[in-house]
Amino acid sequence: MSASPHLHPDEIRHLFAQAMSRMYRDEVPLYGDLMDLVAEVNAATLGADPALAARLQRSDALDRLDAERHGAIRVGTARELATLRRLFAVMGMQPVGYYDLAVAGVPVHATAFRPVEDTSLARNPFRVFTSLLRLELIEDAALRETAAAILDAREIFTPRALALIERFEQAGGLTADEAAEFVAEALETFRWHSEATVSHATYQALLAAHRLIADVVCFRGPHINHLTPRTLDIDAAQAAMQARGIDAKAVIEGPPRRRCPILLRQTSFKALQEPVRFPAGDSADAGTHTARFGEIEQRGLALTPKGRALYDTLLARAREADGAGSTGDYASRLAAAFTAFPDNDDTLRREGLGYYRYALTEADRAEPSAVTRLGIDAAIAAGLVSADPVVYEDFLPVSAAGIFQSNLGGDEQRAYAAQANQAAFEAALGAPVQDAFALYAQIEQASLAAVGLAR
Ligand code: OOG
Ligand code: NI
Repeated sequence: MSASPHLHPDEIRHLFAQAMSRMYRDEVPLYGDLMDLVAEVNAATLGADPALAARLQRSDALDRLDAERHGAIRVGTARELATLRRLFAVMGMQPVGYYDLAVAGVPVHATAFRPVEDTSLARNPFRVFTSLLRLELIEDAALRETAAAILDAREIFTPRALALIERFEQAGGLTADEAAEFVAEALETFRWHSEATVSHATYQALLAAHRLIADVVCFRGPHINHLTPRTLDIDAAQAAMQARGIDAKAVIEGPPRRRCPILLRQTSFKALQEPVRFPAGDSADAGTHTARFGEIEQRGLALTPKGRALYDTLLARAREADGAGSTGDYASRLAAAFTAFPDNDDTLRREGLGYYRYALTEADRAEPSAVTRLGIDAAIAAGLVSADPVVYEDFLPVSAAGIFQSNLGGDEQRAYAAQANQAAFEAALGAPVQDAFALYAQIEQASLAAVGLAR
């Protein structure tokens, strides 16, 4: 059998994630500070908690930690979204999940492009939260048509990037040389462009409709708006941000601090005001735009549908007490609500609230058939099998809305009556999104089978 002439998509993704990180560090120097800070916090956390280090090692999560990032972009048309799907496929990234943000006053719906296989996640779990503007939510018909015409006329991909996507699809892969070129060309789509493509007046009109609409429509491409490293202790990282005078968001989104972290906790520093230029001869030829920010996150246990339902109920309880949302003494309300969520791995696992990854321990060598005979709970109790949390690889709609809101540079609160419309999103994408729960269940099932058990 001859070796494949192609570079594995996991390697292309790894190269791309590194190139993106370098570019963003140049564009937004504060991101570099954030990376240093997170690296320090992670080293301290691992040093103080050898059990955590061992667990991350067992689930292949330690090596990926330093390289781990997610980014976010926003696009305007079905064609842009569908082409992004093909571009991300070159890097082994597939659309997972549907997020409706209109209910939270942000006129977009979204998916996350990410690797789905266990080995690919271990290599580099780079993911991109990708939103599609819902133009139909612009009320003013004339403005809606203006926005649609501007979007239809732009091309966010370089001709060479498009050619290399086609090459990948036809040849079933890219060679190392083609991959290097692809990474450089793809990067062009996500670069910041400080020249607006529209007049100052059009920019202002779109800004007034919703700040996000101006961000999506008025520039040459969907600039990456943040890149997020993963911290092992977000409270320590948040405190370190504040100690360095970084303008961090007040509230950490997601669940409260717990002994067993679940899902995802996130905080960000506020978006920068950046200079932009409008076409020459315009009444105003310079201004500022707020879009790009920094974010950090801590990832924990992936919850089952049962666990997720409990999470959603408790979060709503904390937010809706007195109709206060995340204002007032939110941290206390959140902590109080979540006392109802079990906080030890054994209970979480036995009650089917989260997904776990099973593996044989050293002790199993003594008596290999014992696991099947004992059953999973007894085998764990006897120290023959380890059960480690499966890490949540996705996003949370309420948190995402909070991140959007705090970074739009205004304090507008709008509500759209629009319904979630996954079918319309998938039609624009040109493919169905995958179900995240099914992916986690597969990981758990495969690990059970590997220790000689099936549920
Ligand atoms: C995306 C915000 C969502 C997250 O981590 O939940 C997000 C955006 O502002 O475009 O990145
Ligand atoms: Ni984010």
